[in-house]
Amino acid sequence: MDEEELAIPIFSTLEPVYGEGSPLEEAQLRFKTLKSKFTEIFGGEPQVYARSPGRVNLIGEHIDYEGYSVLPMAIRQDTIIAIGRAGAGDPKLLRIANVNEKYAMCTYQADPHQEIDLKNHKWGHYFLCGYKGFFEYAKTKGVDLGEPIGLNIIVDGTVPTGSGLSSSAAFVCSATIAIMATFHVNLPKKEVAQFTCECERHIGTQSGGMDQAISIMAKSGYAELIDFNPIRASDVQLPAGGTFIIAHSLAESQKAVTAATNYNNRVVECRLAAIVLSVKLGKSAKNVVSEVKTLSDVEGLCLEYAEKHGSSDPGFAVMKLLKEEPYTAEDIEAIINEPLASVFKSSPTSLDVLRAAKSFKLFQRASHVYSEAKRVYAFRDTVLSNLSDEDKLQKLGDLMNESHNSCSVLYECSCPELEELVKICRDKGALGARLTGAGWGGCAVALVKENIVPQFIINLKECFYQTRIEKGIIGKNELGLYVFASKPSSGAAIFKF
Ligand code: NG1
Repeated sequence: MDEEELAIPIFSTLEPVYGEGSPLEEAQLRFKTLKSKFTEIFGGEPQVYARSPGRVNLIGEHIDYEGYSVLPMAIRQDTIIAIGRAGAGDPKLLRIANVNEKYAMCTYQADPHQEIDLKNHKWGHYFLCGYKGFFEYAKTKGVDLGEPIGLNIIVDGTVPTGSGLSSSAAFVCSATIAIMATFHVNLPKKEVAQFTCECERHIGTQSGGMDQAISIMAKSGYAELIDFNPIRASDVQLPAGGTFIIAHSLAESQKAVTAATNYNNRVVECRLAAIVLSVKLGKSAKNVVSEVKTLSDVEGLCLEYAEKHGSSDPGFAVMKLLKEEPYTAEDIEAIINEPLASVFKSSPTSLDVLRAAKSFKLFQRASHVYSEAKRVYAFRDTVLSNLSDEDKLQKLGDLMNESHNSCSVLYECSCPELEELVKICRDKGALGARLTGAGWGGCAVALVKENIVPQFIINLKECFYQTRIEKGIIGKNELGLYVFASKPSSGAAIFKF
């Protein structure tokens, strides 16, 4: 049976996930604290525990929501959750506490149909995403979960927030599987990967499915090539001799809060690029609006056009048919014969984008997406090639550099702090370095030869972090939280002790 057909694993000890030695000891301590805090706050013991990891995306940025494959790996940092049903006589509430006192307890009604108050962002909303999404999914499967019940929950997360390492997906996925386990439901990983993506959209971002897919389906020791429609994960064994270093730019990327101008804006721009390309390639404007959702939907037409002109690159059609200057809403409306507000009428978060945007860079965004999609396969093919490990690492580094430049110049999802950090990584010997995740802050990932890792981290400290330590942005003993080497870790799990 394929791995993704298997249900979420249920363990009775921590070893299968955390291994041995200091990672295990650290996990034992975290789970012990989780349990004792749960008892202190709610009385009684948790029924079940769940964990789901963060991830670092090695290549394939901002293309998952366009239907293209991406290549992330899970990291050791994760979100763990303890959960228990409230007593029969207790009010029907979801009470969500956090081990970190920075996050005050969030309380919601147990009604799974409640709206999430997006204008008033709270950390507990991510739990509610999992809760609503699970009830919706159960309904589509005809599973009767009975009357809503009160739940007590405590959370402990080690994925740095706003860092591009998917703390949000780690939280949504662990919340969802904790809730599933409380209702004695388990499902194949690929189904959970699919519907947790829909769960997270309740927070107002038009997410692709990369983060949830890797958090649910990761395997220790492997990066994964994730395909969509249908979701599938294929193991990618990275070449020996290289290490991925994750380094935080210390600029926080608040994806949910900035969605209208950043993340969702790019999703809308890609949709518009796909629609305009389709019309330019001869499709009737009337049909494209309902039929064309993503740039992958129009890739076939672009390729046909490219082939007629002696090219095999869908980007050729972008180059020839879209103009480099930004399009105004009026420009696009004249091409498609329809007001943009009507194209996006069923998506309130897209309408927010239209209200905030002055113009749309269709040429740049489409050029990024088609070229980045190719780089993902070039990365995978390099790993599978007969090159020496040394040559493979060099080539993977080059692809990472190209990816960053495309994100920075064409997709404009970098920021000054990330630019500075990526440059320092390259200057100090990285084979390649790039922003990872949505960008606009968060982390960079650098591919570094194993034998220079300690010196590389010292150099980053001196050249990037020292002045920030002096300014008090981070404490001098906190560096390990912001720069670390990462090996591919395992995916989501349920624990019943
Ligand atoms: P981050 O911001 O790293 O969690 C986001 C999206 C991904 C993907 C990347 C860009 C969510 C939950 N995640 O990742 O699906 O589109 O940006 O490649 O929205």
